[in-house]
Amino acid sequence: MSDIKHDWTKEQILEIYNTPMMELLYQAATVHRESHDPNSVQVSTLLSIKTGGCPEDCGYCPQAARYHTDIEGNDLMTVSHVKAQALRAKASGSSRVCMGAAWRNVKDGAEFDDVLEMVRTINKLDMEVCCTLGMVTENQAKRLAEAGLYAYNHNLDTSEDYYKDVISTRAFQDRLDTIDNVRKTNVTVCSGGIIGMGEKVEDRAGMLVALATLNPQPESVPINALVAVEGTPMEDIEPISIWDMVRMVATTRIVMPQTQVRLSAGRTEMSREGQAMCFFAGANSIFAGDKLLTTPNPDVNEDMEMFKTLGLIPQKPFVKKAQPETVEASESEFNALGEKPKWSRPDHIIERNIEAKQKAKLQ
Ligand code: SAM
Ligand code: DTB
Ligand code: SF4
Repeated sequence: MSDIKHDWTKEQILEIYNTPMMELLYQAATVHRESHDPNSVQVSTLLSIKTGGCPEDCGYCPQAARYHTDIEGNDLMTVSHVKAQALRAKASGSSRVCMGAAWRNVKDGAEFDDVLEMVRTINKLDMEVCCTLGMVTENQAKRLAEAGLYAYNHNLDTSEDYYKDVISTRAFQDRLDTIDNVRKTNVTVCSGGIIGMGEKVEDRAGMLVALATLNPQPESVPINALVAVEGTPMEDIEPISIWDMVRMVATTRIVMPQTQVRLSAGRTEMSREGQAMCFFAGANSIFAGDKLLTTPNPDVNEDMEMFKTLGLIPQKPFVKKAQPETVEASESEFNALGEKPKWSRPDHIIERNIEAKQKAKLQ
């Protein structure tokens, strides 16, 4: 990755973002072709292994316990249920399973041990395994790596500046520290964010600076469009235009040429033509399956029809990096340390988060 530029500035990224559309598309498509097969798109399936009841106050998230949303909460899934879902995902053409838990951070104990077993089980199905479990310590990241984890997802979500208007229960630095812990292992990093949360274009560029200046850059970057869920502090935010998505994808592609750029939440609002433009601009991954974590996603058959129309081919697993080995629990080098990590809790006031919480109390 030696020829990758790591010293991007906000001004440089803004200039790319604001390039006239036809020129931007051409530049992004050119960069895309230098490192990727433009007809190959990686397909991931999300699995919410523990849903709702989260203690955090993320202003976009339907799983935060403090807001009143319609989602159905669930305790941690069993390993056998996860295996059955992974087999279904594999049969429908998916190469990766991404398991999400509505946790602030990982805690050592029986539930984490179960998650490690889920990782082992899916890796043995020869699929790429990704987890998104909140903040992790170095020891926890090492245990995930040893179980055969391929990727860890931990989004920066927005710029450091705007982060303070979205979440008060942790700080941007905690996210960077977790990514750093994952980087101490062979697990690849998946980190991106959400657009359409009322941020400025400068914040989108700020988030891309934070991601593109990481060395190495994340192996994958999900770009989500906010799904405005009733009951969350962001319920009334108007959807972004497809042009914002195309610009964001193209800019991400140009500043992180070797990264897998994932078209993530928000695809139900996008036409096929809009998505085609995103693929042309350098998106080369999607989440498939009729559900994201708690909100709807396009039907798998519709996606496969779209692939056929566009001549796109689902990427096979482990083409970017070899399959990790799985070490059985009984052979493990690492023990649970029962750490009490000092993740921060700034607890500053975010008016819209407080209003949504108060509204929930009246329900
Ligand atoms: N609790 C863990 C954490 O926050 O890192 C993992 C699960 S969390 C739901 C994973 C990501 O989902 C968030 O970082 C955010 O980018 C995305 N997300 C959550 N709610 C969303 C929404 N309403 N619209 C778009 N993306 C959303
Ligand atoms: C990511 O960036 N997007 C996915 C995945 N990583 C975990 C999650 C999207 C969630 C959208 C809201 C929901 O379905 O709850
Ligand atoms: Fe919890 Fe993650 Fe949702 Fe934030 S984004 S409320 S940490 S599940």
